[in-house]
Amino acid sequence: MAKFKPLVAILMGSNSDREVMSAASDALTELSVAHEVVVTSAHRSPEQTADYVRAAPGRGVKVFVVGAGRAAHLAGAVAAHTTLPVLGVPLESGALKGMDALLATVQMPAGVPVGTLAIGEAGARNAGLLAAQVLALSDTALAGRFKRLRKRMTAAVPGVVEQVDP
Ligand code: RP5
Repeated sequence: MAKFKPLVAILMGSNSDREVMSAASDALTELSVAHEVVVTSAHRSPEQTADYVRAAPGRGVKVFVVGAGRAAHLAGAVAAHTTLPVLGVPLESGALKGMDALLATVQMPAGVPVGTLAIGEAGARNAGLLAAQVLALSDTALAGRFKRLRKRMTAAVPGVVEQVDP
């Protein structure tokens, strides 16, 4: 069997992030983009995180999607070890409802960008979609699939749903 080559790496800080981050994976699956999902932590497994990120381009990875909650340093830590684009998803976890993760993810110092999406599931789906859009810049077939997905979304918006003439 040919070696698996993920184009997108979806990283998250904890197993407890997997359910929400599955929205990123689902978006990429809908667009037929090969990806892999990795649980690794900026704080609990910093060496494993750095090793994974450094090896990823050699395995075919072109974009990172990174979700974390609380003191969400994972996206920034990934960005510190790569020049590939990093999309960060702040996750709701604990007392501050994701505001902590949003600020930690979005407030990167100049020079090491993390493109930060919305808190939670919408952010995770959009990160998956945005990763696909980046790849679609050099993949016309994927660009076509993306346009068709967008058309299906638009077609599902019902327009007038009620008219009342009492
Ligand atoms: C972060 O802390 C993780 O990304 C997760 O969102 C949060 C809580 O992790 P657990 O205590 O559930 O492992 O590092």
